[in-house]
Amino acid sequence: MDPEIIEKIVQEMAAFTPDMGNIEGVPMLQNICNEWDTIHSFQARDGDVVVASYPKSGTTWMQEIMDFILQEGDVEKSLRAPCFIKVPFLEMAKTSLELANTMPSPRLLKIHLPVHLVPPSFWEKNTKIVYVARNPKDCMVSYYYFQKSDQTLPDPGPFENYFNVFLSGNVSWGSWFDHVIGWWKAKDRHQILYIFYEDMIEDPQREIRKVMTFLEKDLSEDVLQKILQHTSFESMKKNPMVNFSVLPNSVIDQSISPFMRKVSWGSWFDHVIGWWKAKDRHQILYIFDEDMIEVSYGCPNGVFMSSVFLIFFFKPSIVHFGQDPQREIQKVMTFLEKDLPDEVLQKIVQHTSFKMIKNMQTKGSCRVSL
Ligand code: PPS
Repeated sequence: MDPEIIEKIVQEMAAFTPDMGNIEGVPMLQNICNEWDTIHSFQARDGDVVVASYPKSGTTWMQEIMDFILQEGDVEKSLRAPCFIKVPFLEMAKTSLELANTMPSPRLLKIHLPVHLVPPSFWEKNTKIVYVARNPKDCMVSYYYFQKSDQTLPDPGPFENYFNVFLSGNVSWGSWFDHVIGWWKAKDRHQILYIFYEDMIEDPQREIRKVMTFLEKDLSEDVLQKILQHTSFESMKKNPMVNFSVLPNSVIDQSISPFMRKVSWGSWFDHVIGWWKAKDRHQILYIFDEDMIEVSYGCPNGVFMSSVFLIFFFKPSIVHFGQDPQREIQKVMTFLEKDLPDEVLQKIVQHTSFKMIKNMQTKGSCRVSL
């Protein structure tokens, strides 16, 4: 692989600023917005294959699996270039687009775009797309650490704020909820294989077989075993072609957080527990956000629903069960040493109800006077 191309991509990414813009209301890095017309008019070709996902959902894992399948398990070929060169990330950099345009077919391409922003030529060519979805809590924690280490993304700030930023969808590529549901609905109209990260952890062999069938590749059991071995967390973490260690600290500073942190689903739980333990040593008031349950409700798969049930499961053992905003607001008032009259408390309850805030957002106003 031409080292000049790597250098060109690195330089382009290092020049990214964390400024945000939006595309049709979806928050997006300003550098992506600047190139949007070119990205959106990208010309798909017959035989293209795409991996699509919300950020931090196991995209790199899936793209390695797909590349291995397309290379029929040839390890040497799979090591031909860093993953962002052999699988151009279409919306990320001008050089990626150029690379994709000059690559021989069949091409494997990566996007993080919500389904309604996909370049139309992919639908015209009936391109095969593998979409990977990961449960929102692990996605959020992974995204948080990535935003800390990826110098092209905005600084995520403290986690307790990031939680709400993520839930409101005010991160690059927008709302996790809109993303996974948008693609879920689209899968019945297009050639989309919808895969869950958690299923890949549970039984990678089964999920790789699904991808093989979708790509119409009938590979031997030996090849399947090779793919399994080379795309395991341990192998990929050590592989400089996929662990992003070829990128300098000015792009991804892995001393802050490694690209591949740990293999798990449910690592959000460690995070939550960490704060739970710290609360007795510091001035931390630990409150549970019920809104997450409301917005998660109705998600397409048991995996997402089970993450909701986990909250229920986790919650009753440590706090009183049952939604009681008044009680929680009172806790916050005591914590902040504010002894406000009942009338004010009622006003706060009323003006911070889900219904009220949702109405205010719809009307474009968020002002509450007490
Ligand atoms: S990106 O930057 O949006 O493209 O990131 P993405 O590749 O989608 O997601 C990164 C997370 O995927 C995990 N990952 C894996 N998990 C299990 N097995 C394998 N082989 C594997 N490869 C990557 C990676 O560790 C990131 O998750 P976290 O939770 O941050 O560790």
